[in-house]
Amino acid sequence: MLAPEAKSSEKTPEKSPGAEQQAARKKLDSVTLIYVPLHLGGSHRGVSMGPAAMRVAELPESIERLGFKVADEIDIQVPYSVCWWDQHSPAKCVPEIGQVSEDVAAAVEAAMTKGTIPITIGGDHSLAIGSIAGVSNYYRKRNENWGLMWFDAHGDINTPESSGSGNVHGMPLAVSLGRGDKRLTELLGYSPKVLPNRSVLIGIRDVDPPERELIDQCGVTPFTIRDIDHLGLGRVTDLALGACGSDSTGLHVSFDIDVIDPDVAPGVSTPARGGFNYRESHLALTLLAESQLIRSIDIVELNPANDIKNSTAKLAVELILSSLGQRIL
Ligand SMILES: [Mn+2]
Repeated sequence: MLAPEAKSSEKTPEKSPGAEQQAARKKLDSVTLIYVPLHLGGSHRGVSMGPAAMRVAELPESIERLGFKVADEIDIQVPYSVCWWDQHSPAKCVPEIGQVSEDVAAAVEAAMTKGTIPITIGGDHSLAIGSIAGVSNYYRKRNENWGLMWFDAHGDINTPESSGSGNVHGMPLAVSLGRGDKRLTELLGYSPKVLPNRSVLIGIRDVDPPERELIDQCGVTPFTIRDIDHLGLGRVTDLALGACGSDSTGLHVSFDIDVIDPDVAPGVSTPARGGFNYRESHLALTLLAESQLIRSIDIVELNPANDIKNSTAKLAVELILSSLGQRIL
C-alpha cells in the first residue's frame, strides 16, 4: 500500500484525487499519541493493557511509515483503584474517571492546538468523556462546528439512573450530550460538549431498553447493524457524514473495537456477534478519511487478555492507518 504522500506516476497530478488529498494533508501531517490505560469504566481489567499491546503492534512506527510524524507520545496516569468493586454505586469511580478525563481533555486540546491529530488509545470507552471534552473546547474557542462519529456495538448512552451495572464505559455518549453525573457532564465548566444533531451512532446491535428511549429522545442519528445490512456500510457512512452537518469543520471519530465482529476482533471486553467484518471496518474509516474531515480519533476497548496473538491490536493499528488516509492505490 502507498502512503498518502506517494503518488502513482501514471496519473495526471492536477486531476488525481491523490494529489488533492496530498495537498489537504500537508496541513495535518503529524499525530499525537495519547495512551490512556483506563479500566475504571468497566469491570474488565484487561483493557488497561491496551496501550502496551498497541505499542507491541508497532503503532508509532506504522504511522511514521505512512508518512506522518509522531509529534509526541503521552502516557496519561490512571490510578489503579478497585473502586469498581463498589456494587452499590449508580456510577462507579466517578471521581477517578473525572480526574483522568481532565488530563485527557487537556492533552487532546493541546495536541489539536499544535496542529496535530490526537489519537487517544484505550483503555475503556469512558476515556471519550475526556477526549470529547478536549475536542469540544478546541472548537468552542474557535467558534466552529464539528461532528461526532461514534462506532460501537452498544449505545453507550446510559445514565446512572438507567444503567444496570453502574459502569461508566456504558455512559460516555450520554455524558458528552450533557446527561448523567454532573461531576462528569460539567467537566471544563460547561455542558453539553457535543450537540445531538451533530452526533451519529454507527453499528449498534446490543442496546439496553432504556437506551432505546434515550436514543429516540435525545436527537442523535443512529445507524443500527440492520441499517448497515440493508443499505451497506458505504451508503451508511455517506449518510452519517451528511447527518453530522455538512458545515462541520472537523470530525471526531470515537471507535469502539467491539463494533467489529468478535470473529475478526476477539480482543475486546464486551463482544457482540454480528458486527463489522474485516473489510467493512476498513471501508468506514477509509471513506471518512477521504472526506478529509477527521481531526481527532479514539480507539478504545482493546482487551489483550481476550486477544489471540495480539491480532486485534494489529487490526486496530491498521484501522488507524486507514483513518489517516492509507490508500490501496
Ligand atoms: Mn463503547
